[in-house]
Amino acid sequence: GIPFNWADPFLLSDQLTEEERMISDAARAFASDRLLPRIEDAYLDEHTDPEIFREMGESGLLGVTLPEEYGGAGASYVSYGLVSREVERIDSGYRSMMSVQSSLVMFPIYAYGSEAQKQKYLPKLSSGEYIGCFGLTEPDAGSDPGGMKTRAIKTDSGYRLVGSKMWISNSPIADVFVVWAKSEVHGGKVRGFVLEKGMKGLSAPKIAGKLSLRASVTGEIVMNNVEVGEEAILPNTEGMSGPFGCLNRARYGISWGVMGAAEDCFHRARQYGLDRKQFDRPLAATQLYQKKLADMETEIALGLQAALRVGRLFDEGRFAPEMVSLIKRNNCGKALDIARHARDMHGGNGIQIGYHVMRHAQNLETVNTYEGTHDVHALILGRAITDLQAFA
Ligand code: TGC
Ligand code: FAD
Repeated sequence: GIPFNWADPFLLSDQLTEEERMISDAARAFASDRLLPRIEDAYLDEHTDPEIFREMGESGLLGVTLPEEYGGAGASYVSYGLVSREVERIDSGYRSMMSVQSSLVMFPIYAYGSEAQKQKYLPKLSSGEYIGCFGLTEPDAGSDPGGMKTRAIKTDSGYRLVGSKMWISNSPIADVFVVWAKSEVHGGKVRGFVLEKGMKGLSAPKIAGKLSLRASVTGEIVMNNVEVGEEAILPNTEGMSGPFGCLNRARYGISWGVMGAAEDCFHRARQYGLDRKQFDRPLAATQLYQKKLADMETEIALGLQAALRVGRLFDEGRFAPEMVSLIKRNNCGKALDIARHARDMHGGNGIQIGYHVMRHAQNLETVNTYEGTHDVHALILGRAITDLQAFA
């Protein structure tokens, strides 16, 4: 046998390529040098620093799976997952900023856009000069985005967009808006449009007062007769498979990301238990404390291994969306549970910003809800298992 490494129980790092290890190390260094020093104030002040996009861009963390000609790194989906894990080790909000930009804005422009759209937007999104957002959810269409009301009405020179989107990450600071609307001339099917800040009739008010994901700004997108030309429509997608194609990638990244947040909670709870004494011995010398640490380590090891497996299948072009539902649902639920336990294991200190665990727990409430709630992913799996859909 070999000595057991509690911090990497299944030797995950052995299963990565040299390039993947380098990308992961670079992301970890970036996260601890640039993100960790900012997070406490950002969270308390509910402040999102747009400069973070530029810094992520400089460090090559935006759109890593895209080809180099468009500013990507031509890297694997496993690499993208590793970046998510490292960024979310600091904060789920920072990972949100990165994953919306990469999977929900750059990916659809790359996969469904015209050559002109790719040239115009991708290099600047990859450098972080442009900030992007993705508008699918509406006030009355969350888990059921197919029920959206936003409309694209044909005009002589293009389209007129009418409607509003709700809970949109990055929207108040965005330059580029990928929005989804039902288009009457396309039989009412959903089409994607790329809008730009400053267009007449377009606004993106901030949603204030969030108790979760406070370092990542969230807003509405209000489209009050926004007129766009033909060049704004994404030509190569029609129907809900367009937005879902983006969600598959973002959800996959989240399944790695939340394990990063869970690892941070696990490591902090372990250290706290070793340092803190009650009843004349370290908390970590009690059976209950050790059982909690063992449960955390187990779920993290299994969750990371599952995310790695799905990442490899992604890279081989052999993934099914249900695989992503399985790991998004399980890893988010497990990470939330781990963060709540870590909060408890820190006692009173656990509610303090400086101990980090309650911030993770609060963030993971959102992550368990967005990109398909825990229960919606159960229903996606239930449908695949039984061939009976139970949504409606
Ligand atoms: P359904 O009848 O199942 O499918 C309609 C069409 O879509 C296709 N499709 C998919 N294609 C690719 N990948 C997938 N995962 C797909 N799922 C469905 C399907 O083949 C069909 O295509 P076609 O051509 O035959 O029309 O659709 P439904 O309306 O019954 O869907 C039900 C359900 C629950 C699965 C779906 O609506 C759902 O996933 N709801 C959850 C909504 C959600 O995830 N919203 C996320 C908003 S974005 C966000 O939260 C960003 S947070 C970002 C951050 O900060 O990190
Ligand atoms: P609802 O759909 O109203 O769900 C409420 C509850 O009902 C949940 O528990 C759900 O599981 C349950 N439920 C719903 N349907 C069923 C059913 N058929 N059977 C059983 N239970 C059901 N969206 C974007 O488009 N872009 C973004 O960038 C984005 N960023 C976000 C950032 C934040 C901070 C948050 C909070 C959300 C964000 N979202 C974004 C929206 C997110 O995707 C939705 O909140 C999510 O899909 C759930 O929709 P809802 O909030 O309308 O909840």
